[in-house]
Amino acid sequence: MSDDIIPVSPEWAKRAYVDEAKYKEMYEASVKDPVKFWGEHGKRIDWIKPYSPEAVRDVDYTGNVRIRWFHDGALNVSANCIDRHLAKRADQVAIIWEGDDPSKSKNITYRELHAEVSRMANVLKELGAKKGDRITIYLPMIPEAAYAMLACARIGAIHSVVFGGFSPDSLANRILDCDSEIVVTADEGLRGGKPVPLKANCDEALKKCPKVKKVLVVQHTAGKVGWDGARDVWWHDAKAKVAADCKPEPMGAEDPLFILYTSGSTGKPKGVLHTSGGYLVFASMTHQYVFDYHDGDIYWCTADVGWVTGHSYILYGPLANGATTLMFEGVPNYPNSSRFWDVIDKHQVNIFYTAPTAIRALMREGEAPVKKASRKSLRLLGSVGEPINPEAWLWYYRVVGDSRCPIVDTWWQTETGGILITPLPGATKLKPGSATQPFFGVTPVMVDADGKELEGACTGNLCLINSWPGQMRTVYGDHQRFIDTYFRTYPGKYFTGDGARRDEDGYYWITGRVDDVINVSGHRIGTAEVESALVAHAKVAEAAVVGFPHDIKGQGIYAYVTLNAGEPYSEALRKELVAWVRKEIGPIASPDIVQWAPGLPKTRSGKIMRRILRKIAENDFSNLGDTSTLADPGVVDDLVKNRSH
Ligand code: 6R9
Repeated sequence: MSDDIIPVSPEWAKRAYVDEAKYKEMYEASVKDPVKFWGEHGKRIDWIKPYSPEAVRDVDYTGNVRIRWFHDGALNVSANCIDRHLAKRADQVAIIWEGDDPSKSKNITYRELHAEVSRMANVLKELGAKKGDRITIYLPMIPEAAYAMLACARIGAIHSVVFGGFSPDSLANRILDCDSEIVVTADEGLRGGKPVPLKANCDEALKKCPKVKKVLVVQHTAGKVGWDGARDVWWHDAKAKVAADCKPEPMGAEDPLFILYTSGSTGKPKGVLHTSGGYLVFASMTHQYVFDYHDGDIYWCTADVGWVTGHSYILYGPLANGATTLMFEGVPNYPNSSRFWDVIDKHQVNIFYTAPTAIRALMREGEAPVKKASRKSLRLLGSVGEPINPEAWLWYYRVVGDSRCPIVDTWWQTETGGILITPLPGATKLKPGSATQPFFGVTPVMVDADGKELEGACTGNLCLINSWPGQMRTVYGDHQRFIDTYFRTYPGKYFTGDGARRDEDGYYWITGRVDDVINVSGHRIGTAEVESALVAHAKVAEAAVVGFPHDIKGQGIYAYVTLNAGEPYSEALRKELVAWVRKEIGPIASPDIVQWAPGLPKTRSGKIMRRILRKIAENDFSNLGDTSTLADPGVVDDLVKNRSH
């Protein structure tokens, strides 16, 4: 923990939308009368049909769980992100695209964005897409990813973006789960100078997805690809044949906008469903206030559109606000570790939003690569994805921000749609490592293991009581799973899955997941997913996976593997299993450590005692706790003796 407190500078208190007094006033209003508060702020976007005061909020966290916001209103999300800006800012840059190759970049104005999105929408319609259809997007970080998402929103189709780093199998499962008949992909992606074979992965995935009728393919690297003439369509051919204008479809506020798959503690990834009106109100409002976005600012979020951060804070929030948003295809250390700072100088970025894992990796390279760039344009820094340790926070603050840029450490989740706990730069004193205070309308509560609400300074599990407009509405196709996952543990409350500490000033310090989810470089991976990939290997009898502290990634993946009887343990097999998981799920899920486990610690009822496995993975053998309930306490000694390093 760090004792530093960084006060709000007088310039910030003056320039920001909200200072400390205003935060208090707005926060109190938002909690006292949420219907009034959101009824007013809902007007920040354009409605085709305005919502009535009675329809602002309709929420019940008990029973079948119902969450609706602005439900009798109608709007179109893409019109809010594009068309409504045309009168004032048609020639303003909407998207700055910076390629993996530093010599490649491109500016797209709002006028051009309108034409490209309209063309993509018309092409999707020609391919048979209709309102309510699910369309899977498997693209690299190129402008066409934004066009495809906005085109879906324009015609009322529901997009499901699958991160380009996922394997053919993971892609296939996500296509099947939501029944997509159209996939949008590219020939190849590029990361750190290396091609990523997206079309080939897609071809492989589609062997398992017979219902996919059309694949729209963006030519990006011009690499060689396989081709199915009946199914595959080049975007550059198709776009030449359609109009650059497409009328936005009026959508109900509660019509789905997108599905995004995320890992949970059990089973296969869940399709988190977000709807149109509330999501856009919340994404745009948080983007404006948290980043204190003003007209003319250049804003850069380094996430990938395959994650929720890319959805809300590269695309929807910024574009709804008429911002200039930078989209980066590359990685922080290519061609060298000055890349982020060079891009900041090149495009005169004012607001920079990245993840702790990137900060820690760059911190290892020392200050020189940072100091080579001027970074004078920077005004505000942001962090998201996992807890940021005070050491990394202070390095980010002092070295990257030259001690003049506030850091907003923003806590939120795929499920929450937008930022929930965060400083506001003109209002909140900063404590390195703390996500600080709730955003408007957000009421965190801390509970103990029995669900008892805790008062004042405490440590416990983080829950939320009042709904906010950006909250997920259901798990796609499985509402019961939505109820069971989020509203069962602590009835009447939304359980985040995170542990936290609240200090004497009411500041929140998120300590990480308390469930079986591992956060690797800010990416959520369910231990169950990795385990089921491992046991799918012919030689594996059983596997147990836990997280362990990792200097750069935050958490690493530690797998205990039991082989089939008689199967010899070998270094070659260990490597094969790592490659196997990589292939089954994707590179982000590769185990860092595989330990052979002739036996796993189990209770007599057969439950694997992960608590013990976590301790061993952490090299903490002093406190293994009560092992008396184990069926065979001897296995623990074996595991400790053979702990891999
Ligand atoms: C936006 C996003 C959500 C989980 C969340 C928590 C962790 C995210 C954090 C943070 C501490 C922060 N997390 N931001 N922990 N401080 N500022 O990352 O969504 O991929 O769904 O992950 O990430 O554990 O529960 P998602």
